[in-house]
Amino acid sequence: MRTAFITGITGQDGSYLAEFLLFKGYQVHGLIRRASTFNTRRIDHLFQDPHVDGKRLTLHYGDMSDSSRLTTLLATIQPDEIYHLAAQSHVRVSFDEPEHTGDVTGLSTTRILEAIRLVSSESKFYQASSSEMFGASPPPQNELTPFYPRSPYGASKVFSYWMTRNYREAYGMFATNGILFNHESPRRGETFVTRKITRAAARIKLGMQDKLFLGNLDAVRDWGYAPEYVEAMWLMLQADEPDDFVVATGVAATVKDFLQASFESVGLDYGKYVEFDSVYERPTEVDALVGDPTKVQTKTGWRHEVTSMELATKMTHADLESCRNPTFNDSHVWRY
Ligand code: NAP
Ligand code: F7E
Repeated sequence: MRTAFITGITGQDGSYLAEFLLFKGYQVHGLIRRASTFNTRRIDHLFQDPHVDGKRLTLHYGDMSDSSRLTTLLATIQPDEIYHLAAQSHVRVSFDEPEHTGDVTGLSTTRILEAIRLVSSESKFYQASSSEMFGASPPPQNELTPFYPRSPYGASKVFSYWMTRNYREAYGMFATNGILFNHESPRRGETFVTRKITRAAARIKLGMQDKLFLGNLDAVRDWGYAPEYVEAMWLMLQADEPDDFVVATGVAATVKDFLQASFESVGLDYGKYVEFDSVYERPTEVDALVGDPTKVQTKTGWRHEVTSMELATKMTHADLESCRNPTFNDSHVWRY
């Protein structure tokens, strides 16, 4: 039985990846932060009582700021595969907390790479790199496009990208960068633009909210479906060699396109409800990110299925369900 270790298991991607790897028969270990309230909502449906025989999901308290904890955990678990997803992942917030973002999204990658080198050097390593690294470089972006990050988040991810390549080249580690473009789902954090929109559309439809305040509606993004993107993460670690891969749909849409599709899917005209608030603008915006996934398609066979407009409908309808039934979980509506 293969063993995986996931940092960021309580996040959007971590929860889908845990589901996917359990489905594949893995023993899954996840790092969770100790908090004064429960923060495991996205993985509660996967939780197994520690006293049950044959349990395949184990959660460990820890924080990416704590190198010694990472080292002792890896020394004990000796995972075949490590998926490093933990990060301060919000671009707008990274302007308010640049130092913290540099620590968690940047330096923590060095901490885990160093722990692997010292105590678990046979583990394959996946780094959650981001299209935000391309920033101001015009689309379509591929593995050869120069990085031009436009936020502390983007700059921290560039640091992590190069540390991953350096450990690959310096120590021969199986260390791969997945450069993922935006991917969304009903489990997306509520302050990212897609989820903010779909949640508002559902709440307005049900009379629970009157207005939606947004920033720049002209930004162009390449939105895919998160469950498909975690499968790409796994495929990248099954390749013969470690490498760097762009994962994207290759299809462009504006925030306004997504807004329109979401509101129309519940019979609403967004123009009646949406207002501008400059607080949601960034000091430096990334105008357009559209990826070229040719390499990952050729080398791993990965393909996307769900389009950004289908995603807008899917997420809005899931938000309608969860407004009506707060215990709603989307794990039954997709394919693993
Ligand atoms: P997310 O929902 O924001 O999840 C982030 C995870 O990191 C959460 O589990 C969070 O734990 C954990 N975390 C944050 N700080 C930590 C710390 N100091 N110690 C330990 N854990 C910590 O992000 P996501 O959308 O799933 O994205 C996963 C990864 O892919 C991130 O690295 C993100 O930057 C990257 N990425 C995402 C996208 C995208 O479109 N989603 C695209 C490209 C790259 P809590 O639950 O306790 O907060
Ligand atoms: O913004 C605009 C905003 O915060 C998308 C992260 O997962 O993907 C994500 O980063 C666009 C931007 O995602 C609001 O200005 C308008 O142009 O949903 P977002 P992001 O910044 O693209 C990358 C690939 C990652 O790696 C990140 O971790 O939407 N926008 N009005 C708004 N954005 C937000 N959040 N809120 C608004 O009200």
